Amino acid sequence: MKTFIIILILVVLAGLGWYFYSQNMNYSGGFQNNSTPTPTPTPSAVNNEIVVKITSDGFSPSTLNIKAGDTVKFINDDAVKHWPASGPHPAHTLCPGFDSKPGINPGESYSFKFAERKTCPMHDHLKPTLTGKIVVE
Ligand SMILES: [Cu+2]
Repeated sequence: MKTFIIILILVVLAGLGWYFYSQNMNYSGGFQNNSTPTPTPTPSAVNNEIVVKITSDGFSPSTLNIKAGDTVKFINDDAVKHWPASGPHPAHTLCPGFDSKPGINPGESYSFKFAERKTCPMHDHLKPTLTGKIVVE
């Protein structure tokens, strides 16, 4: 009889443990669903600054993978003005705010913080054949 009671207690404890575990899983799942499409800031994550240089050949690097919350600093390393902006040209609406209007003079820079997880095609608004892509993960 004593053994039976011990087994019964163990079964109840295991059941409770499973119950709380599954509740916890549901909670985090719901939280993730609620937070889309806004990015989930990770408190421990360090927000980096990534430098992209613009020359007469275009963006360098032209494709970059960054994390949500990172800032990209565009440095005009050319002798003429450049104007990095989000696609599509000329509306620049795909990644709102990413538009260095009215452009960057030689030797100057423009920084933009990419908060949203998405792929942002970019181009030079003054010379749209210069293109690139920023993948925000
Ligand atoms: Cu444009």
